[in-house]
Amino acid sequence: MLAIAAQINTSELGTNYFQETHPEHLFAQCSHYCATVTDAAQMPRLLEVAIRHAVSQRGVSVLIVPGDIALKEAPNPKPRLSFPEPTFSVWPSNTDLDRLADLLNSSEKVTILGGAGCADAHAELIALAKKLCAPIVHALRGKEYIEYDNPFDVGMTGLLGSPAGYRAIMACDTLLMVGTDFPYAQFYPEHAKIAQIDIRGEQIGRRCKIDLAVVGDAKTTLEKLLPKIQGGRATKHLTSSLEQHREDREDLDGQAPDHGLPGVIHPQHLTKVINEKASGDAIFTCDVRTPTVWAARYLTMNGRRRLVGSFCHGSMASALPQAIGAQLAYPDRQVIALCGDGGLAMCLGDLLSLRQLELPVKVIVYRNDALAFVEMEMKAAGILDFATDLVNPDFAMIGKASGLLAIKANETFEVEAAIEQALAYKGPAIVEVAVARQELSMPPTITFEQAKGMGIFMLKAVLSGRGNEVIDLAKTNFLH
Ligand SMILES: Cc1cc2nc3c(=O)[nH]c(=O)nc-3n(C[C@H](O)[C@H](O)[C@H](O)COP(=O)(O)OP(=O)(O)OC[C@H]3O[C@@H](n4cnc5c(N)ncnc54)[C@H](O)[C@@H]3O)c2cc1C
Ligand SMILES: Cc1ncc(C[n+]2csc(CCOP(=O)(O)OP(=O)(O)O)c2C)c(N)n1
Repeated sequence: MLAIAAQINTSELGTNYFQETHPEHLFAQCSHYCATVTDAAQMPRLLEVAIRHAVSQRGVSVLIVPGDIALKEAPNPKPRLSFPEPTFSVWPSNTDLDRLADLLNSSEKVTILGGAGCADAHAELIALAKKLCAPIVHALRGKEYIEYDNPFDVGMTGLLGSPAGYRAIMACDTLLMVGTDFPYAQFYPEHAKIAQIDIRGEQIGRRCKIDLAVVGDAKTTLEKLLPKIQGGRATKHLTSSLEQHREDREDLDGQAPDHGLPGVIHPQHLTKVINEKASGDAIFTCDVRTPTVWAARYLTMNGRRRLVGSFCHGSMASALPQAIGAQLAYPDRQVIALCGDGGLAMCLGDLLSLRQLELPVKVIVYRNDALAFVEMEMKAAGILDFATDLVNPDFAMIGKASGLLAIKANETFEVEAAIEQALAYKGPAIVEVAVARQELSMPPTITFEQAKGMGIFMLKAVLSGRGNEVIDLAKTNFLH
């Protein structure tokens, strides 16, 4: 992305003039390159430097242009460079490849943890897993590239993960990380050997102790590694992980019933329906928090679908702006934004942009009338939840007034038709779904502290006259 930011005229800079800001400071932390054009003679060179940064680092460049400079003629307006997508291969030395092969060949139980860096290495990853009889766990940003057509897939680890992904990593004797920066230290094994392949050396060892660092791109490195790997090892580690994964999937599907108590729509069911009805090349965006949980667990990727969210930073309210960007970039694809009610409330004005720009984005609002995940975290910590209630507007009415097709679903049986109608509609649409507030999203393992915290919350709730919340919690999670 290239962003061009305006600046006041150079003659006024530094005087605290009307509308003076310091864009270099504002954008420094959220861009890969940020520079001010201070002389027309810098153009188009500076523009090209900015574009080169954005293309090479697949990130954001910001060029700041003061008004008076913007109005000047560039002495040499002709472009000097072209910007084809760079193609390159980075592979490790033979010594590092041999070390990695030795480590893997001497291990009985290998697990692979792959991430977004495996985007173009799907075939190589699977070929390696086959030779190693290794389960493949993926980090969330790798979901769209790794999960599909993958007989070795055992899901994710982390709080959003499942027992299979968690255990495959904890039980292995060697963990091979490929193109991932999975951040949560407590989900790495303590005693296994860990090797990490990453195209950027500085990424290696940021999250856990690494026994072998290998710098290279995933595709080329795995291609060169494969002939060095011996096959024929025991399959038990793989088969038990796959079996657990099958059970996990059954459990998750059981938590998404298509029937339910009156007024309790399970967000899992909603997401499952979206998954079934969405097109084969849909682009999904999801808000932090619970929409991210349900997207990770109930959306199926197929190599063509995309899943985008604020996964690295975890900022609320990204789904709608990201959907707008995605729809502008891919006008012919279906774009579906899974929004939290707290998240959507933060960017309601963007609903107007959908009509203004004629973007047929489908906005699904998970209306649980709460900052629900934060509320759940409070409960797990034994805190009586506080200040997490949301007094929501009628999102569908706001959507309607903004020129969107607006639909509401308040009961489970209404969900399917609502999603079908929205997806079939040619223009922008909003579907407001009243989902269960007290839905627990269970992590793959529950610590003693979390269980104790939940117990303390329940006790505090009953003692302070909020016992009905405990009953709601039980009804939502255990009685379906
Ligand atoms: C509410 C919330 C909860 C979350 N919970 C979880 C969770 O439970 N589990 C989970 O997994 N995630 C979770 N996440 C996401 C998490 O924060 C990380 O963003 C995610 O795990 C990182 O995924 P990644 O390693 O695939 O991608 P990145 O962090 O982008 O790492 C990719 C790595 O690949 C490298 N790379 C790039 N190209 C190549 C190449 N060609 N070859 C080799 N290397 C390459 C990069 O240098 C980088 O180090 C959560 C996020 C949110 C918002
Ligand atoms: C900009 C920003 N502010 C605050 C937070 C902390 N935070 C994370 S999730 C969350 C609540 C999200 O509420 P909502 O969008 O309704 O989703 P829900 O958890 O209810 O599904 C908050 C306050 C954040 N991540 N980003």
